[in-house]
Amino acid sequence: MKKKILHVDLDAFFASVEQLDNPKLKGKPVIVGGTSKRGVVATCSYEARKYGVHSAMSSVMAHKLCPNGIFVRGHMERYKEISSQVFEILHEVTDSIQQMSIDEAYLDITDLDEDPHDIAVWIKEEVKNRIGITISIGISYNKFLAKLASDWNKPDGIFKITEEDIPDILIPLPVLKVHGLGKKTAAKLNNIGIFTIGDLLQYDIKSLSYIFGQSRAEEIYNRIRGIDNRSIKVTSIRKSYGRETTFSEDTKDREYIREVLDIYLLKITDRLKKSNKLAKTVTVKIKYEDFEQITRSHSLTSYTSSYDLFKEAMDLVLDGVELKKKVRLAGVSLSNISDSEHYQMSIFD
Ligand code: TTP
Ligand code: MG
Repeated sequence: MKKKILHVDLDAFFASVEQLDNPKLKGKPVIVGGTSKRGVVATCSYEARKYGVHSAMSSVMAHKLCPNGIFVRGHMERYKEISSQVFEILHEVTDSIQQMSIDEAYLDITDLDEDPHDIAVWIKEEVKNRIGITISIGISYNKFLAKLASDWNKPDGIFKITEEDIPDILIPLPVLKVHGLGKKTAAKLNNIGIFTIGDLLQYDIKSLSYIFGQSRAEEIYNRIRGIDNRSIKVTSIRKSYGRETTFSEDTKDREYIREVLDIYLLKITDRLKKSNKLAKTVTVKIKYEDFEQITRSHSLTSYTSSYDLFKEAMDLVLDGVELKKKVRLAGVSLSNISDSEHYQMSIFD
């Protein structure tokens, strides 16, 4: 069966966070890094990219190309914080996540029933609404094509590559787009008149092995035909299972909030069971209309994945939440996670 893979990548990540934290920078050519004369650009906003500025460019060059660019120093701790918020959202979709960098990951959603496009739209909306930045998502049946797709409509893009799109979509692409081919190799290929994947497709594995060496030739031969069998190696471990939502209208209606959280609890206990995990603590998160945020937790005496037990605990927690102000966001999460098998073993111990 064909896999369903998403590749997600935040747009102009460091620059977007700077614009989020300082609204005066919105819509402006923001250049992160390169604040000293000998510095290098970490990234820049899409407004600055119009001038030709890009990552790893010297700040002198960036200043020449974009004299009205606003240079800002980076805030690594803040980027890490936002990154982990994004990964929390991704974990609401699946635990099959391979994190590739601070702002990029593959998700294997083969086992999910929902349509991949709907899942991608959901992720984009949640990242936008909860955090306030944009993410681009590629949908396909392997890693190479999903990554290609996420780059297709950047920023704020969504693009799907299906089997029928191959080879038409690949033929005109420059060789640099082949995952695994670096700039040096691309330049070498250009020197011998190979510019596009279409040009490369003319060669058999033997000829490719003269160019790339035997070990890589087969991989590249397959990849330019849209074949890539690399699986997702799970790297991102989740510490909690949760779900939250911003209501379309702020509300004080406790029973309405309870109903929404009830549906979420059912979903997350279901996910807990499917991943063979148990949890101990249930937490309700409430954000009021004035953005004040509270969390209230209750821990059970033992690990479980039982919806009924958590429902009882969640109802108690929710009863204790004050509703003097309207609520704009509510969420529920389960934490203190343990592997079922591990827990069974320790009981027998
Ligand atoms: P990228 O995802 O490569 O770039 P980006 O998110 O800024 O832009 P895009 O919309 O094209 O995805 O890298 C993520 C972050 O990593 C980026 O915001 C800054 C940092 N970074 C560097 O510090 N130096 C670099 O050379 C690159 C490529 C990235
Ligand atoms: Mg990015």
